[in-house]
Amino acid sequence: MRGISYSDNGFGGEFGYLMNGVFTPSATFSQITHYRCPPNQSGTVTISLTADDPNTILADDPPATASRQFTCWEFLVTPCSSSWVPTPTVENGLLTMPDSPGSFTATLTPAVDHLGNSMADYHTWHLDPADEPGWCLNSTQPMYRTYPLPDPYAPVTLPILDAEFRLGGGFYDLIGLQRKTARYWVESLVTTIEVDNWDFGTHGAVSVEIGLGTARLEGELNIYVSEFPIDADGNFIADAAPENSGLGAEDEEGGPGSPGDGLTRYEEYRGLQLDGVHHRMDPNLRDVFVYDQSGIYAQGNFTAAAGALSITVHQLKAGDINYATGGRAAVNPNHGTHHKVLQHCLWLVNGGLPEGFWGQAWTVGPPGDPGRTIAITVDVDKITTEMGSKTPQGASTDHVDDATNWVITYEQGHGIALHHHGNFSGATGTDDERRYSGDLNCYMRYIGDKINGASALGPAAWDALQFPTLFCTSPDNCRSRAHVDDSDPADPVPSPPAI
Ligand SMILES: [Ca+2]
Ligand SMILES: [Ca+2]
Ligand SMILES: [Ca+2]
Ligand SMILES: [Zn+2]
Ligand SMILES: [Zn+2]
Repeated sequence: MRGISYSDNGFGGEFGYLMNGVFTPSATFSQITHYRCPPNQSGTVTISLTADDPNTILADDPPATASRQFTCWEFLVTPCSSSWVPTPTVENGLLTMPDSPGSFTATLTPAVDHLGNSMADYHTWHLDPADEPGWCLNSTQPMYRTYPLPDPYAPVTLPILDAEFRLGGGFYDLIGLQRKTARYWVESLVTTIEVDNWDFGTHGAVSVEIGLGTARLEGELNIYVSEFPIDADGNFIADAAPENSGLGAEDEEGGPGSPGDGLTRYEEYRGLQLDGVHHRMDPNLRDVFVYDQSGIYAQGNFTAAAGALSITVHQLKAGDINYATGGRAAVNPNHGTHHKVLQHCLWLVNGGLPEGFWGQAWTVGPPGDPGRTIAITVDVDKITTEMGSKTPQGASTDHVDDATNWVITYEQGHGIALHHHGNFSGATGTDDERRYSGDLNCYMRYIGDKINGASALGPAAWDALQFPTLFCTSPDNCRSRAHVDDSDPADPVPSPPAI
């Protein structure tokens, strides 16, 4: 007498065995040790075993069947909306309201087991939020909130988590000051929890468990968390965001000169605040940031000249800069996941300079090259005075604005690592001979010779004087050396001189 077949009487499950802990279906009776309930179906299932005495020659009885009942249960948690991209509310550089990946719902079925007992149980939710500092790359807001506690305890002030269970959201309590566990205090079949999001680069997950086990993500067989946002490619960037493609650590914008702007794809997606308003950057274009302390940026032409090199220039305001970051104006001090380098802005100031200097880029880097510029001083008063004194009697224009434009744009050219003309390896001649070489229209060519020459020739030559308009492509080819990424390990960024 031996068993010959199993049946679940049409319930839809499978018989099989475990191979290294993984269920493997089998139709061979001798291999069967386990039964797997059908996915997304719960209820009372009747399993029948049929036995026979097939080798008996005499008194061969017909096969006999015995049955037992048990409960096939399902515990499922809902997914985050696939269109959700983390976007809390920011007003004047302050995070004022969370947004939400929506509610997550856990459902246990059936309502009663095969013995007629209720299946309701205590649901315990777990939160696994990201841990990015601040709410974007450069927010300067202290990230604390005051949380109420039940009587008789006083409220507590704690760091805001990137994502939190919403307080007062139902029949649950948050457990511990970590606030990452929420326990329902009524036995339930269905519970729902709301998550508040406080970061533009949030990535996290919720899970929920009962005595029987952990809820399975709806529609998935082996996933027991519900992630937010949806991030199937695992780069921590919401798949629904336009910045999502490639790796989170990528910094490969391209364009003339060296690729990359020092901000990774994930950092560009998480974004920063410009004049107190949140912006995500373009991972496909190099981004450069200027802090225009004295309000002279608009007198230059850097946006257009750098734009021709596929570089986008953004303006930072004082409230966007965390001066505590090494005393320097970093644009991504709140870095965490997928960070490459502390990237700095160009800090533009109108101020006095020694005799002979109209502008100065405080540069560091390899000998002979501008390297990394941090602070730029332009002496607008001196330009005004000296251009005025060079203007010949009878000329109809003083060219003060043109010269100011030239100096401001030229010094910011140094800020993206553009050389003086002729300042490359193997060059011959004196410094002056080389600096006064090349394209007359290029901001990086010295133009004292043009100014002094036109001044000496008189009003007609002065009025006809042409000032630079671009960063050249030949013969010096300035733009081919553009470099805005602070990460070259041979060229670290030291503290700038006082300005
Ligand atoms: Ca993604
Ligand atoms: Ca980048
Ligand atoms: Ca970029
Ligand atoms: Zn220079
Ligand atoms: Zn040039």
